[in-house]
Amino acid sequence: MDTPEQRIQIAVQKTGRLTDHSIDLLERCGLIVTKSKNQLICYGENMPIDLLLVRDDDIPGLVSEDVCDLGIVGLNIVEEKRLGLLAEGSEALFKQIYELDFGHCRLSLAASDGVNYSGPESLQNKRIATSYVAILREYLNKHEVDAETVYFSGAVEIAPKLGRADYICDLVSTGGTLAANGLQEVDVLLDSEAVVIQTQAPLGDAKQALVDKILQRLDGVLQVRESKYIMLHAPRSALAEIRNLLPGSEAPTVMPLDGNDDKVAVHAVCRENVFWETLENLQAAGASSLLVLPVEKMLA
Ligand code: PRT
Ligand code: ZN
Repeated sequence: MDTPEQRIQIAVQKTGRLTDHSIDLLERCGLIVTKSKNQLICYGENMPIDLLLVRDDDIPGLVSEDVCDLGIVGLNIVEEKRLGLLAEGSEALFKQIYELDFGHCRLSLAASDGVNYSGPESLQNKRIATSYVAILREYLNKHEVDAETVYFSGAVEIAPKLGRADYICDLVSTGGTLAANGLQEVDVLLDSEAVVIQTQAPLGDAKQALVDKILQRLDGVLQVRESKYIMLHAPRSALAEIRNLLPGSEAPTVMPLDGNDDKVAVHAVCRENVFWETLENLQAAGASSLLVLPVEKMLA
């Protein structure tokens, strides 16, 4: 086995909303790891890459302190850490390098139903409960509003009911939790999703080459997620219209059909989902023998 210095350590959430997606994504990049969520480290069996399973809040720090080379974590946690360090006069030693298109949520301000919110000035002299003190502070400073932040480590949404705060600033995804607690979303501070962060410490050529390879594979995996391979027959005369109907496709391959000069076969990778309506429109334009296939892997 390679020495720890030659292996890449990726910090991943141990148990939570990002865990399965993060590990699944790395597996789809070709990584095979020893599976045991109860241990701290999952060792890569076929690549010199190990996963460190930790609490999401610890991931930016582990990457910043160069304990891990990469981390997969919500942008909300990354921004909170970065702004928290800035407020203390230091700097985060990680860079955000990739958006992963899962773990989508937003950090929002919410107030009890019926509260009249007319912009950040409505927060003047109010109390706001949050776990995201640094992001909230920056927002208040930006809008030159004076408000009291009340720190809650969890269950922020009950703060107004307890009389501890006038507003809350918390993550929202469907909005169900806010609604269940009689709260309404009034402003969005940050749109978040899972991202990859990398330490700013130099990795050395071999490690950097491996990181680049993983990122290229991630790119391929993310691109194929919505992509479909579409095959159809089309009258030559309808080719221009049919090309226009193919969603998000680059130049399709057009091939003659044996013994039929009027029709051609068209094959295209569509980088968006292909819906029934699209197929029906293609058919109405003269296409026939339509076939839509999932794309397994893609390398640009
Ligand atoms: O133990 P550990 O510290 O690792 O986990 P955790 O409990 O802090 O985090 P976890 O697993 O709950 O969330 C991990 C990450 O998922 C977050 O940092 C976000 O980047 C992302 N994410 C996406 C969310 C949500 N959606 C989300 N809805 N994180 C939390 N929520 C919570 C929110 O705090 C609120 O309580 O879900 C509730 C709201 O959801 P809706 O759907 O009712 O609006
Ligand atoms: Zn956490």
